[in-house]
Amino acid sequence: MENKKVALITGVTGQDGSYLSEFLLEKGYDVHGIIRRSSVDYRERIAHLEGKPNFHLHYADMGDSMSLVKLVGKVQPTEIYNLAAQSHVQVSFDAPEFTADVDAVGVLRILEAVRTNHLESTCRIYQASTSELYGKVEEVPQNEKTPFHPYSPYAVAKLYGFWIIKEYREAYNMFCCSGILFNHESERRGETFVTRKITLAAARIAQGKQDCLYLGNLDSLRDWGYAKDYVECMWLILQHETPEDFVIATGVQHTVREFATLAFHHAGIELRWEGEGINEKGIDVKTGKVVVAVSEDFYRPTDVVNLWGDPTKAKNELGWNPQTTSFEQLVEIMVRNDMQKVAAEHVAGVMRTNLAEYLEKGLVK
Ligand code: NAP
Ligand code: F7E
Repeated sequence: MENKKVALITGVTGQDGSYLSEFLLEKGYDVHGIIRRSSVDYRERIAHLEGKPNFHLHYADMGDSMSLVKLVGKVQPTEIYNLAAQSHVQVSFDAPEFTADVDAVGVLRILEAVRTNHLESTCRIYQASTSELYGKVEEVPQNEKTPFHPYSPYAVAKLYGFWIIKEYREAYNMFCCSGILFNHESERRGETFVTRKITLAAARIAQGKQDCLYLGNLDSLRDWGYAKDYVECMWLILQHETPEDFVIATGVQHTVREFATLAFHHAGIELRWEGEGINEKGIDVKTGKVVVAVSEDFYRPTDVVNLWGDPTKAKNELGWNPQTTSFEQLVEIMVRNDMQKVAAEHVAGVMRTNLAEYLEKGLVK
């Protein structure tokens, strides 16, 4: 009989961690997740999984080597998915040292925890790498051979993670790989990433609960996929015969402006764009009101503006389909979810007025 597969997920409470947990539980894995102490105990994205017999949560922290060494020894994972990170690029300019500790040295701590417990030959490791490594891009579209040019403290930290994974693969013959994932979104996406910020604001504006959405660079180009489709790839990478790195993307690119136009359309508002740069406005065609404006608060000291992934290797070698969910379907899924969420907040009388107001005034990035 095949041995039981045991997965340890860091970042289990995040967008990807929650979808990956569902995916692995469905496959019959024992799933262990790392949580960190928080003053609020409710873990929204995984609340529906808590209490399931094969789903286990443990306190640890990516900044605390001993907690990771002890936990890896206790759980004896056959696969580790290292998803934990300070994952917001703009925040990495405000908290660069913390970002480096978690996103760079944290990867090393995981690798050393595996070695300390002598699991090098039995435990495979997936590292959540990122298209941000291409940064100030040297080639369009980007593939596994495109040179890296990180362009934020977040990307520089993730670059260390990428190289230390490669180093341990070569030095210690460990099965450790990076998935170079392009942006992937969902109805569980954090509320200050641009897509979710837009879909929530479109829903609030359509329901008369917000007047205007403030954004930064509307020309920025991204290759946006659906997170639910991408977690399958993380698993496929670890089931591959040999440890290799893969680009995961849809192969389709859109601007922030295009995302906003489509999101507002699904919320029942047609937008007309006027002006340029900081003066550009998105106007509700029906009412003539300005519903989208640009604020310098959301410009970054250095911004990555042209990400477009080439998923050919993942398609050919992993048999993964990059077009399972289209850009149009993704936007529709997110807006439909947020229209319901905003309506329900009203019914339950628990609308998060503070966050809405902060977003509107551009105080939360
Ligand atoms: P996310 O929603 O921001 O989740 C990040 C997770 O990391 C959360 O569970 C968070 O815990 C945890 N975490 C942060 N600091 C920690 C620490 N010190 N100790 C333990 N856990 C910690 O991110 P995501 O979108 O799911 O992304 C997952 C991974 O993929 C990240 O590494 C991200 O950098 C990378 N990535 C994401 C994308 C994308 O488009 N989503 C693309 C490429 C790469 P709390 O809930 O307690 O904060
Ligand atoms: O920005 C522009 C912004 O914050 C996308 C993380 O998951 O994906 C994510 O990082 C673009 C940027 O994602 C606003 O300047 C305009 O050019 O949604 P984002 P990101 O920075 O691409 C990568 C792959 C990761 O690895 C990260 O972990 O949109 N933009 N206006 C804005 N961005 C935000 N957040 N807010 C705005 O108002």
